[in-house]
Amino acid sequence: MPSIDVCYSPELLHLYELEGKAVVAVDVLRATSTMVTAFAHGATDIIPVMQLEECRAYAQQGCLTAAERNGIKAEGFDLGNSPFAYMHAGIKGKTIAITTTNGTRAIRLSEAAKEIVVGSFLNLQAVADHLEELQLDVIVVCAGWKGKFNLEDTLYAGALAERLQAKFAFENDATLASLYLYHAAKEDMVTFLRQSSHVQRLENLEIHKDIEFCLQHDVYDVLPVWKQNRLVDLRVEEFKS
Ligand code: 3SL
Repeated sequence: MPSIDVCYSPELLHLYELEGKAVVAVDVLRATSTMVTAFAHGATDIIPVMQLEECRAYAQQGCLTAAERNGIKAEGFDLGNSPFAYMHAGIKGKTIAITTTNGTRAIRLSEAAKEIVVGSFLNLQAVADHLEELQLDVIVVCAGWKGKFNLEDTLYAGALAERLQAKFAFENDATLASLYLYHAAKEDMVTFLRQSSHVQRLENLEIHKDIEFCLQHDVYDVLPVWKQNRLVDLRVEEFKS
């Protein structure tokens, strides 16, 4: 039976062996939820990068560019990090280069894995089904905030563990703790997360509706996976072939 483990921060990745495993990279608020939404609205691929300048340079290749730092859209880019900014026809058929404070970093630091899947509550079941098919050991890499633990990505890890618990072994207490927290939170995650640091940060920026949107489960059947230095929606790729 394959296993599922949880890494609470990209800064802890040195403790984990990624080779031969599947990573689920998650930044529920908001980077990975936004990427899933972009694919659901027809983006063809997404290039997550770590640095603002690197991201800006992709404009010359005809890409849309997206950047967020500290919750705010960075100046001079086409898009920020709100999923609502990606819900329009102009996204269809586009390549989007994106850099965010934590989410894109979690993806890029997971490159040693055999497979990287982008997870969010919005595509929870699509990811769970894919992992069941893959039959690889799984590590959920929580983006956290600037290297520190956060509650919302941990709740996602718990939700995924709940969906997989009959078919995956729990490797350590991080998975169990995530599951217990999710059980405590799942009836009303908006209220559960109200005191959490990133929800407070977003509330201070008056970004209320993104929080509620990103906490919805199973809205999109979208499966972003890392292929040749970019993310593509595997559901669309499978349909093409
Ligand atoms: O840190 C990140 O990658 C972002 O998702 C943070 S924010 O939600 O845009 O503030």
